[in-house]
Amino acid sequence: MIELYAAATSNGMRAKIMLDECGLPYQLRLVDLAKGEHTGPDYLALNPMGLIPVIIDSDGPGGKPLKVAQSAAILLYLGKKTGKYLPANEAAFGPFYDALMNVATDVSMTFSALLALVRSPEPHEPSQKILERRLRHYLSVWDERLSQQRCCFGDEVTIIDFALYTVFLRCNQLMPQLCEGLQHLNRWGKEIGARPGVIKGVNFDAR
Ligand SMILES: N[C@@H](CCC(=O)N[C@@H](CS)C(=O)NCC(=O)O)C(=O)O
Repeated sequence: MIELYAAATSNGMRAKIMLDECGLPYQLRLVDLAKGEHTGPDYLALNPMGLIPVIIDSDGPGGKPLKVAQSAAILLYLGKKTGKYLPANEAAFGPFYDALMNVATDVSMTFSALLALVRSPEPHEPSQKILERRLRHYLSVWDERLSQQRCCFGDEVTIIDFALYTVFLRCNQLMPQLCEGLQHLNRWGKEIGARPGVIKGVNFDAR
């Protein structure tokens, strides 16, 4: 059994989508970020960084329990565990990691920083504009890629689709102007968002 510590944020959704897509049994342990549960001693003992998501797999490698934090690491770990949503061809891993890390670091981090600024009681417009331009540029590059291929890494769904989808979803909900006019990204977003595993994965209410 896998325990998932998460909240309904872009990074939390990534881990939950992967568990639901893979059909793995898991127990969701909701972490209330608004109440600061992630900063309490119990949670910090689990992840000293005070960040969600975290999984604990009681049946890790060699049958031993294993803890994994970092949403992209969780995607890779569960991909290896199940043999799902990773490229079949080992030679593809260089460009695959390149694209995954772009989403997990550049796209995600820019989105998170921008969201923090937008929600800040002391907004700083010039910084906000820089991050908006940067995020729009990254999304435009993905739009161009998605004009050539069905999914983020060729025509098959991979963990990169789950990683990018949660940022796309939250961005579309909170700052829709940044996704406007990116027709291929929006076409792809509709397709990924219609998958039963993804619909279940982004839902933190039905338990
Ligand atoms: N690089 C980490 C980022 C995790 C992260 O930023 N999680 C956010 C929610 S999306 C969080 O725990 N925020 C709590 C806080 O910053 O206080 C990952 O991909 O898992």
